[in-house]
Amino acid sequence: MESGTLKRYLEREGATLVGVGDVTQALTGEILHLNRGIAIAINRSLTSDTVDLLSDLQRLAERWLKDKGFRALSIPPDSDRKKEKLISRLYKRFSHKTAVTCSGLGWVGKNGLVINRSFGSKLSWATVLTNAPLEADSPTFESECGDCELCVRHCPSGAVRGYLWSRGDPLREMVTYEKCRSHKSGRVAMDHKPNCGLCVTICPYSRNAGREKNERDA
Ligand code: B12
Repeated sequence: MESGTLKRYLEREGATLVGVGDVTQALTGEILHLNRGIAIAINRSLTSDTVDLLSDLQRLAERWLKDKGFRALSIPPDSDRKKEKLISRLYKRFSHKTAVTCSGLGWVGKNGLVINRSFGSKLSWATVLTNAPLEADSPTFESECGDCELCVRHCPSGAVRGYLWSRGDPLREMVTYEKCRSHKSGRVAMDHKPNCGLCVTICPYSRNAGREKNERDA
């Protein structure tokens, strides 16, 4: 089943990038049948407005799929902000980073975040899992961080470990979460949440954000 129509629909509704990945290898238990992951990105930091827009896009994708008789399950963009909801527990079952690498829209960078070639780590992500047999994009197998260590050297809490990711790796803590979390909590909040984001801005791919895509579209 071709996936271009759904991608174009979500892009018209405000998504910056949409990819479809075969996520079979990353599924366990009762979600095994939902083997396509739709990775949806918007080029904004993760404020509550961004979460709302991502959630709207997920709802549109779900409706599109369900109208065609398929199942769909949205993994919330940011479980912290949806704490009180049962669905917030789902993020532990499926990482957005997995949907992104499976759909070829980026790799897991040394900064522990997804890096997209055109936007770096400046995108916020959400995933919709489905059993629709959508045509899948080619996955990303390797990191393109190379020798760059800027995020490792500049992380103010020393949390970034600097692993070079590749698809066959076991799940691992790329960033020492407690160090990152405690540093963030001492900083000025953005949108009522502790914030830092140096690992986003220092990345050379983030600094060129959008340029490659804009040049291609021109
Ligand atoms: C918990 C959490 C945190 C914690 C822990 C940090 C972390 N890196 O995960 C804290 C509070 C510290 C944090 C901080 C930040 N976070 Co945060 N966070 C999350 C959250 C809610 C869950 C992540 C998680 O624990 N996943 C479970 C673990 C096991 O998996 P994982 O590490 O995410 O990914 C692994 C798999 O994907 C696997 N993998 C990759 N490809 C494949 C393919 C296959 C086949 C398989 C089997 C596996 C596999 O490799 C990864 C590494 O092992 C996600 C939202 C989400 N639902 O994903 C946002 C998220 C990761 N955070 C995000 C952001 C923006 C931030 C901050 C920049 C916020 C800020 N301004 O300070 C910082 C950056 C810190 C950093 N460098 O990581 C964004 C990242 C966007 C991006 N471009 O990658 C996310 C995706 C939210 C979103 N909706 O966009 N965060």
